[in-house]
Amino acid sequence: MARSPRPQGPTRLVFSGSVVPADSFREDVIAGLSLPQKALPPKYFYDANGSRLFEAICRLKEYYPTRSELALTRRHIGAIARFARKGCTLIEYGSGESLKSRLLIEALRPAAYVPVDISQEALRGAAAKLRRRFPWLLIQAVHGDFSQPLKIPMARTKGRRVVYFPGSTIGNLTPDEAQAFLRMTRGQVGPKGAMLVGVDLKKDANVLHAAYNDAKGVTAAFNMNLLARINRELRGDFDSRRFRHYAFYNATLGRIEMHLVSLVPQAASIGNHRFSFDAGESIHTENSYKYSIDGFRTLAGIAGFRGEKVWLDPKGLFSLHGLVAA
Ligand code: AVJ
Repeated sequence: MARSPRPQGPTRLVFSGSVVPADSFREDVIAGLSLPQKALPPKYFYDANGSRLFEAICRLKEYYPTRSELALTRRHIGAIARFARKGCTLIEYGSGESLKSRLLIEALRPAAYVPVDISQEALRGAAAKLRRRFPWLLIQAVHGDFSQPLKIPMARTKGRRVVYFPGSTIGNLTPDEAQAFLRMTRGQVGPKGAMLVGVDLKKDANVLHAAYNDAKGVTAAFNMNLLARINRELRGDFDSRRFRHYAFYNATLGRIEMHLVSLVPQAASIGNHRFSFDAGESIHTENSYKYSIDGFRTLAGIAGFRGEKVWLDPKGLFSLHGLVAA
């Protein structure tokens, strides 16, 4: 079949102005390392190197979430599209790779697609690809941080708004933060809106442990990259040979915790800020919360959504919730 010609008429790909706040990497790192339990926000994992390492994680045999979510999306694509309804405006938070969004757009045929991403390059790349693949689709790309209340310059389309938030990114938030985030999204989609959110399920702690302690050490490299980034961008002097990746499942709190553990007593500096470490002291770098189906529905309920549908992959490792405004 011949390639579709460029559509005539109105522009089908629009970039809204950036709504990303000024970068606060330095302030966030210094504040985090000044806490009694040192901590760093996981969003800083994703520089160019970190994004590459994360893609490598997604291909690891131990890391089931990516594969499971893709499998469940393929398996239930018809039902997922019926849930969202044809002609809706599909807003995707953290649109990054857009493989699953492609499946969804194909099945759903939304009136407009609004990818929101913090990475300008990822956004441009994905939007241009989708533009070629779906010439009929109105794409309104937004460079923004979806974790902040976001004014999306929305196309005036009639269809309902549906936020798509796959990848279990919501697991990085504490339950309280997740609730606030869901409430904000509920405000964004309005009283007739809906949300599709990917959530990793509680399961055998051994399976969870393996997923964050892979044999090739890719997850360790991903975690350690944060120190390399601090050294490079903030001219820090962290000695990466004296820190080690540590990840475990905290069953009480229902979350994987990732840490960077100091192997010896030591100090490291960023400018004139000096941070000392006891042997065994850690920097907490990430939480990845796991939810039961009912546990997540309860959380969504408090935030003004009703869990209407839920889909699982064949092995029952990962879930996609279809939430509607309550
Ligand atoms: C991108 C937040 C879903 O929590 O599993 C993978 C990030 N960290 N391996 C996750 C991650 C270590 C991932 N999320």
